[in-house]
Amino acid sequence: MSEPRSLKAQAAAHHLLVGFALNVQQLRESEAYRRLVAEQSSIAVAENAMKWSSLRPTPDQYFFEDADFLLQFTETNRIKLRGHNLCWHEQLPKWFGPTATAANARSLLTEHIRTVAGRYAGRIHSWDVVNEAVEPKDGRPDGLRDSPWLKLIGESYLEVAFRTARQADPTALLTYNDYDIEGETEYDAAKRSAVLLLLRRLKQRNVPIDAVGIQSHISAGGQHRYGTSLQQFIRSCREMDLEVFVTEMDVDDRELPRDVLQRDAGVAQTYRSYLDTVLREQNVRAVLAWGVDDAHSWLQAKRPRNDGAPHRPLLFDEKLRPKPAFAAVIGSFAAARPLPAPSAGQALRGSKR
Ligand code: 9MR
Repeated sequence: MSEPRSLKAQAAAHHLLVGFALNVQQLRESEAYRRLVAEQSSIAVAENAMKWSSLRPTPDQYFFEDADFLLQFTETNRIKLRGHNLCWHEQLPKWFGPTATAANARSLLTEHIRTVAGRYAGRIHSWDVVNEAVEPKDGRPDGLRDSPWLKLIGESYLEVAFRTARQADPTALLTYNDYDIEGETEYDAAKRSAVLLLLRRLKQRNVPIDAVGIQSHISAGGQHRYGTSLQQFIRSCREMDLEVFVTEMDVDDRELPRDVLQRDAGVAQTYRSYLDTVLREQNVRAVLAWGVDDAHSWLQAKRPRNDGAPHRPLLFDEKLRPKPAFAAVIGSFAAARPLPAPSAGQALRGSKR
């Protein structure tokens, strides 16, 4: 067996893009982090730097320094950049609640999208235009989340966001991004149906949408299963002519034993079997992990393990050393059926960048 190559080299052989959500502070401060990201990735996304709360300190001021720094880094290293995100119910700035009204919400949204997507037009591979707009638990017949945007603008906010994004950046692939659409549970099934309903409605109205982001915050051990339903969902996307990106992959290890060797093996095996399933589908074009190293994963603070041990959900450990999950992802890419090269249309949009 030859030595495993880089993620990006192994992915490129299958016309796939691979990379990570990047933390701008680490990118600024750590040479080792920059070197690793440059060596391994062909695509990246800002973990937080392009969200409303990061970009909008006040209603009429924008803060672009971190996002600009990131884009400069990715362009220098020939890494495509995803934009995350233009419209979400979370991480809205503190001023949003007291400021946004039914009368001004639509212009707040369109102005934000024009300014942000317009600033980076032609340089972004794909935008998460709308993030996490579906929540069956909110009890609406259309499955939409009862988000501030829905309350203030109504259901048309999704359409408005996508149309404005297309105008602002005609070359970025416009993406709908969501979670809990991966598993075999009843809840995930309900969520998948509601997402497909939404995508069909958008397509019927000729709303410009090119891709679906399957976040892929998955879990190892326990009752967690990923398989046929996920594949069926990806095929349904393909029937609507939608590409699919795995946008935020990590493996929650709370249900695995504390022992590091066993845990790393369980996490690696989950990456392998999940990606083997997903990569069987030809419209899957990119795989991004939600972070580079375990120490900086969002799971540490937001989903602590019962035994207090740090999570090990990513491909590199706290010292940026590759873990078994790294080899598992390379193995899955190597085993994947080669995908056809992107079509001319696909090559035009998202070719950049
Ligand atoms: O990883 C992100 C974390 O640093 C932020 O505090 C959090 C704020 O809500 O968002 C995390 O990223 C989320 C992403 O933007 C959307 N999908 C779920 C991710 C994990 O919560």
